[in-house]
Amino acid sequence: MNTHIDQAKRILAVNDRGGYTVPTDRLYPFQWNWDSAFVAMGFALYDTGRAYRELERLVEGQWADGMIPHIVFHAPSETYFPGPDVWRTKHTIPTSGITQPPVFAIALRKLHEVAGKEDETRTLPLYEAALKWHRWWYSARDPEGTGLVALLHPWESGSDNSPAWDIALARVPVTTDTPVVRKDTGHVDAGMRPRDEDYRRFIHLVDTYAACGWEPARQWEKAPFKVAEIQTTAILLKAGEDLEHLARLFGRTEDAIEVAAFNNRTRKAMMAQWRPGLARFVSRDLISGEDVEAATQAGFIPLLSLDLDKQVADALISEMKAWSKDLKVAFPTTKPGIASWEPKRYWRGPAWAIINWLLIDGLRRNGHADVAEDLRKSTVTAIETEGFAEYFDPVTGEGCGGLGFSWTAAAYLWLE
Ligand code: 9WN
Repeated sequence: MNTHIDQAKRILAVNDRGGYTVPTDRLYPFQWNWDSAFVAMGFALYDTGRAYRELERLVEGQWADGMIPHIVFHAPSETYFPGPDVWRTKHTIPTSGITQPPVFAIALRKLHEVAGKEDETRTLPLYEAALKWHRWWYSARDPEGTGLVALLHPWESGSDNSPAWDIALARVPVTTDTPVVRKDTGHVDAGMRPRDEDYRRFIHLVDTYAACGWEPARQWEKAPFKVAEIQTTAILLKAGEDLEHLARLFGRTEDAIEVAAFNNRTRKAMMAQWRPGLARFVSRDLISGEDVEAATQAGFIPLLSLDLDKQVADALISEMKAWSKDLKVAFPTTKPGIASWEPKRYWRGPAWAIINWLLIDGLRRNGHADVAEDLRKSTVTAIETEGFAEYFDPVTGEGCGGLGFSWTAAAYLWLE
């Protein structure tokens, strides 16, 4: 018996708050969107009923326009900032006003495939929710029909303080109407977290969108931060493939045609973001019109949803190998050694089990099972050595951030 498997399951049980799982106690005391999708895939391996419950509880936060918010505040807590009073949204169960990467439909398809007959009826309402959210992404975040979806807040990427935002975020004022009262640095070392200046800009954006009444068209017009983002778009395309699959399974032909059209448009648009000189895909800053050239993990995530030509895949993978060389734990979220690289500071260098999970799936899809296997082993070893930390310092291997972390536990169950 692998005791790490027991530990992973215990973490998911301890972080259960009644059908939904908090990412970790105190630091993140609510339900987070993409965390829950990863967690549902973990549960799917041994308790499909609980996995469905996780997704059902997330959907309780879905807005009438289709958005599934990045946080659902099911129960009050004083240990996190910003809480519902800062977001000022109007949903009955309090939620944040922004979203997060749409891993949901990817989880739903996996869950449906393992659930067996007795649970199958639970897939359909969740499929409807996923489809509504998918439509929201294309109408609210790609109103011009480019095929790439835009983020209006770094928190929407799930990679909050990534160097990818340095140029775009620098344009956002540091002034806020809401006082910034950070709680995160009371739970973990400030050197592992975003800087105060980042937080002031994060909250400036929240104030700006709250003043727009959280109305997508007004936000689009007023947004001082607008990035057509490659990692989120790659995840959306994989989710779109899985939705199309479920639509066909349920005989929803019109839905399948609609989603296939989204997918085709996005596939073409993503290919146009390949930069041979960088050996990576890039996001586009919609305010300056320029490529986001910062060297981060996002540029490799298209492996997940594109079937790349051999030449492109080979170039991408040799770049990935160059980044991982000499590291104790792959895969770094920023290219080692460049000026913005900080191996302990959150999304500016550390390795994250859930990012590795996406990359591993993408490497396998593109016929590089050997590279996927190295990354899988690196991830599993890091967790077995250091525990279920939020993320890992890729140089020393040290577990960092919050401990007893739900998505690290789910990733372990999936990857071990
Ligand atoms: C803001 C919960 C979330 C993850 C994100 C991660 C971090 C929140 C924060 O924690 O973000 O959403 O307050 O730092 O960056 O990816 O979903 O684990």
